[in-house]
Amino acid sequence: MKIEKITLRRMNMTMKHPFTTSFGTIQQKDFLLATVQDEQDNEGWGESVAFTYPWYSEETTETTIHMLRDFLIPAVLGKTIEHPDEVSELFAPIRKNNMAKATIEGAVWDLYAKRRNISLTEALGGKRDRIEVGISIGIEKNVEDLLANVRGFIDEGYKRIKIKIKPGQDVEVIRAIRQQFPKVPLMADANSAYTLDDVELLKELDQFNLMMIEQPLASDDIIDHATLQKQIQTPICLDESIHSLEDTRKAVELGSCKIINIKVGRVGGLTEAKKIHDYCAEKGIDVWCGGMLESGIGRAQNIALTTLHNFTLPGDTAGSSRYWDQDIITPEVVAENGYITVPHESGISIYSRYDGVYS
Ligand code: OSB
Ligand code: MG
Repeated sequence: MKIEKITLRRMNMTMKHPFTTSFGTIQQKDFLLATVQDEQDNEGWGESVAFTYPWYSEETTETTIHMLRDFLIPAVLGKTIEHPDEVSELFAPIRKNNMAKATIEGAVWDLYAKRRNISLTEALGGKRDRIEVGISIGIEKNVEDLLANVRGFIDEGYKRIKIKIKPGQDVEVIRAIRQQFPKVPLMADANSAYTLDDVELLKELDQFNLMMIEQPLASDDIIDHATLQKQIQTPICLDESIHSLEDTRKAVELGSCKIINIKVGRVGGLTEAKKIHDYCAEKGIDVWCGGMLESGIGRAQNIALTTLHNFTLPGDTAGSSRYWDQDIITPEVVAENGYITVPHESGISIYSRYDGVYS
């Protein structure tokens, strides 16, 4: 297929509720959509998961525009490729900027599947007709609000509850949840808020039978996480530290984690995500699909990825209505009783309602 035309659209969507992590609060989603067209006018869609501020990682909406316009689009425009795996090869001379890369790469995967009239799920080799989903709950001002939130999501049937923690809002918050919900599959995400000075505190979490603790230490660390994992029972899951298959291999070899959260944007696209999945399957490391508060385009991509067999734990891909009054896709993503039904129409299997143009 020949990459004839690429269009970027800059979106601005307001989330229903602010989402607070240890690094800050997000309510305004300012992000890019990319469409990639071939010589037969087929069109693939991709979404950038970079945020406005460089809190989660160094990429921002503005840096993704710069990278796409000045380097990444020129690297693929006019090229003829046989398979989306070739996109990461074309991007290989450009260092990092994985979220920017994944925006185009995801659109090319969608285009590839649409040309062949197969679903993205089938193109990736996924086999599931439905996926299990969990919910990620932000930090709340008080424990009562959080408990009410947790109860609501348990009642909706979500398969596991993830809460965000930070120093001062950790052990007691989890204790309160455990007291009310002794059996619920529960995990905590620290988004890098702790250091090895906090080992004693992190050891206290062992009593709560958490499925895992996500990214407790620095966003660029795999050494201290290995030290920590030796001292705590709770499995460590890495998020921010993992940008590639190579990072994954090093973390697994060091014993820095027992679980990996795979985010397509963070690792530079679906091809790399699949490689990480395959490597983890071989090594007996469970993986699950993380979320970046995506609109329906990114969400549809996450659903397709999650159909791969080693996505053994519920991910963060909740239904559209968790985030948006109105999502930009038709039909919206619906989570029912903790499951999302996998669509099998061609490509990401959704239609975009959005027709604004970025200039
Ligand atoms: O660490 O997984 C994270 C949201 C924004 C940035 C980082 C993270 C998150 C989430 C929410 O946990 C996942 C989602 O619901 O999309
Ligand atoms: Mg995380």
